[in-house]
Amino acid sequence: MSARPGFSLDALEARWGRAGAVHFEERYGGPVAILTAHGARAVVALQGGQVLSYVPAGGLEVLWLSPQARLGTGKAVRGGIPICWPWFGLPPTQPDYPAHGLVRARDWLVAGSAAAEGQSRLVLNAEPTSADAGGWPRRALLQLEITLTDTLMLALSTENRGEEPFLLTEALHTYLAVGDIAAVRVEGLERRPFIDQLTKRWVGGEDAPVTIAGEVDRIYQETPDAVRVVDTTHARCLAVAKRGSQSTVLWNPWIDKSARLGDLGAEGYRHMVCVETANAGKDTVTLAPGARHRLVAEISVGPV
Ligand code: TA6
Repeated sequence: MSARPGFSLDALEARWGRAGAVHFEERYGGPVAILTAHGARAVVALQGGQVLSYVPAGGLEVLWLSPQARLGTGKAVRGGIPICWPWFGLPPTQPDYPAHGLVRARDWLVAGSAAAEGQSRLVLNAEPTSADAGGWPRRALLQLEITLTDTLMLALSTENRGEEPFLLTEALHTYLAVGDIAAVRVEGLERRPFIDQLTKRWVGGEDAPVTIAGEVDRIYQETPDAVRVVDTTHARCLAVAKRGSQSTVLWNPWIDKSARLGDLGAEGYRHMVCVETANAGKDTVTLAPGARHRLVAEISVGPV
């Protein structure tokens, strides 16, 4: 069985499959890994190293995914957890570079898998070469560890394999699924300064939890701690804990931007909010030759 030229599902299953924990199949037109652990399940596309789905044991879907999600189109899939690397947004000095970096639409390679009691893990590698890096003149190894237990944890490690230091911005661009955006509040960003991407202005911070009644696109700085999305409709709290991240991006496109983007579905904006574990804005990471940086997000579901 081959999911796409260059990928053989049989070969992936033989090399990396783990009974009852890690399995490979074709979904959305491309190869994906299915992780299971004590009734929880996650789906990971090899394209982009992108988690597309996370359902905790006995729970509801945690990640929002475009109804038009399709792999192998050369474009990033909207939804799940896209990997923005080695820049977030557009690099200020190279506006013609692809938005959100080099690895969202490229194929990642399986570098490891493991299964233990109540845990399954997949390790993916991406190593942009100058040929596909659109002129990005650096050498780096990017590794993503995805661990499913009663939470979902992503650890994105960057190793500078070149001779020069380089500046890194990055994000685990998590699209959380919510029952109704009108009945959501976001806690953990109170009194934190943010860049309002809609006005390009700094805002000193707000005392109250964030509620969303229009387009929101903010890069919060000085936010090393967990952020919680209270999804009242589903009587649950979606928590995004973090390590190695000083920024949190909060985004909902609302009606007009959704119409311009065209792949959120009729009322998709009502059922999603992005809480992105990042280093962006002022929070850049300078990586010396041989140095590594690790960005971790851990998603869990609890009662309100
Ligand atoms: O993370 C927020 C953001 O930068 C928004 O400005 C919006 O552009 C979003 O990312 C989606 O970007 P994409 O390139 O996936 O359409």
